[in-house]
Amino acid sequence: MGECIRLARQGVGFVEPNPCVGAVVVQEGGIVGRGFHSSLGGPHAEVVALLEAGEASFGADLYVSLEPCSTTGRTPPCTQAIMDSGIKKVVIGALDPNPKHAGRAIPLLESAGIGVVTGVLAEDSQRLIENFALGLQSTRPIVVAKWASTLDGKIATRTGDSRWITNKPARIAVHEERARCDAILVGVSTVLADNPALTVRHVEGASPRPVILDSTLRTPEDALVVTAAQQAPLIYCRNDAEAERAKRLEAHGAVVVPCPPQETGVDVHAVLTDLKSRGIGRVLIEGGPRVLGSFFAAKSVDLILAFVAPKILGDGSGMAAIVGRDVELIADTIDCEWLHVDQIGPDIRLIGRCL
Ligand code: AOF
Ligand code: ZN
Repeated sequence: MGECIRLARQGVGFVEPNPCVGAVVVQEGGIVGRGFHSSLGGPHAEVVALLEAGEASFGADLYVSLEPCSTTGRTPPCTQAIMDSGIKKVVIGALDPNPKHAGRAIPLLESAGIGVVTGVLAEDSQRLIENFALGLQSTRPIVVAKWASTLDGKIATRTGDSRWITNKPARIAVHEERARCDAILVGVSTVLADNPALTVRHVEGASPRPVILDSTLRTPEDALVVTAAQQAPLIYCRNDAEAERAKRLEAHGAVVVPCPPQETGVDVHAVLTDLKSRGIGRVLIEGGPRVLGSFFAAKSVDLILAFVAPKILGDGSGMAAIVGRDVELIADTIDCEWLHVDQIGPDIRLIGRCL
């Protein structure tokens, strides 16, 4: 079970709002298959471990840090995969706090003649899924704040040139993250400046639903984010925005959502609550700097996904990744911690969270 928990931790930053889960298949005292849930929407830990074990699963024991799921979600139920594999005993760390699955796996597996043991390394297994359990009650999605900057923290030159700061492998990793997310959010300034499509192109996977923060509805009807969208784009505006503009955007397939106005645009909390009510579990904030700043200011960032290129702009007028705060003292910084750091091609990927 300790090995399951160690494996599970590798999913931190990639699976939320799902839990981190690890599994091993043990045959005659030796591990013949290992797996962990490595990406939201991807296969569950047990399925990966069973696949690696192959025929060695027959008559083996499966250890898993979380009770196996028993109904179809983004993937088919693990209980079925376990029954099909010939596993004879399942050893579980924590029960699943998700009401869809809670406690259901045990009678299901037992009725198929599989032995079940629960509560092994229970405390460590519970701690592993603490955030998942809290998130089940949350009224907003997991928010991932993403940017790609030079070593001196700039995301574009003063003229707005930003292509490309990071290299292809890092840009592929961004598309992997897009595919994990249910929605992708930008400010209207990004739409006007870059006309991004915000789709998944460099990897297999469904494109997230585009979301634009656009207080006064300046999004052009022919913006790629509207015309290339696979799901109706959501445009959040102030509730005093021009009705005529809203009608025009809606005629092009967008959904316009009026929100209470705020000094800096629309209320971030209202937007997130609305996204959650529309079934968005994970949203990627792709900028620009003011939009990122407003999510940090609203203390609404769960995960940071920053790419840093080995390049120095060295021009104070270049565009900073995050703006909008007025800070005189280092004591007033937003403090973060890294959860996962790796190099992707020549660039560094930093996954972290605010403290
Ligand atoms: C498992 N093994 O590795 C994980 C489980 O949307 P889905 O299909 O990915 O299902 C997510 C739910 O399944 C999640 O809310 C939690 O209850 C459970 N997670 N279960 O058997 C796993 N990650
Ligand atoms: Zn499962």
